[in-house]
Amino acid sequence: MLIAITREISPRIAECELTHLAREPIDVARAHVQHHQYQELLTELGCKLIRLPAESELPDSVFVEDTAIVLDELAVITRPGAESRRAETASVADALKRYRKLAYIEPPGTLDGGDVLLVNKKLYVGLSKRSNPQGIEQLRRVLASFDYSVTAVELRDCLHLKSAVTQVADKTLLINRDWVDDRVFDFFKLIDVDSSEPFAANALRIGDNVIYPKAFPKTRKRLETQGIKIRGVNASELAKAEGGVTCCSLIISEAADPV
Ligand code: CIR
Repeated sequence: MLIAITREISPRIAECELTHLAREPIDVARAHVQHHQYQELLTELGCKLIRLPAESELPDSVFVEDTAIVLDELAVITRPGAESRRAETASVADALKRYRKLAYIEPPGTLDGGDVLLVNKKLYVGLSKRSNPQGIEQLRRVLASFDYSVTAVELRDCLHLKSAVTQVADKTLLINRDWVDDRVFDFFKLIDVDSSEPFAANALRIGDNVIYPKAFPKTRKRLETQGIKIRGVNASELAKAEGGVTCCSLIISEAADPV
């Protein structure tokens, strides 16, 4: 059984952090409808939803992915690279402590969950404006007694590693090679985003399905041609806040022995 932790959208979403996009008006009512549909789809795909109440004062707090890395053995509570987002972690830690032992990234380390791509027992971590070498080193140390590899990955021109590459099938990644070096991902079959859809690499795999924005029809076609089962969502409003489909949930497997 999978658990999906989500959080309601802050009424201050218009004040979100922006790095690569110009600020555009967000239709908040529409954002709520789209976020609701996203959560319904998670439920339909078999996830048990834990919906955290809005953190009204924290504009980016809907993007719960950035606040924790959840593995079967433990959860690592991050220290987000954007100062305005640091306070988001407390309530997520509170929700996660029922399910996992917790470890924490400490100053001067910074780490955003959006930079961490977990494939089997390999963690690829983007060296971004948000995640620094100290944060990645701390993650490596915390996981030293478990059987994970941690590989730092250089990025360019994008916010997080998962803006540039995500997993869409067992051995297949969806990638924008303009933003990340493909050589790190030698072991995988790679599907390229369509060059007219640079933001199209962020997909959320739940079992055999992939939750995917309707904004990227050309890349979607490529995925479907490869036999990947797509469930489309309209995610236009939170995309204006630089959020994609992975960012709005923390997907964790329900441990046999909750703590
Ligand atoms: C930020 O800049 O932090 C937010 N406006 C967007 C965060 C998106 N999160 C993600 O990609 N994991």
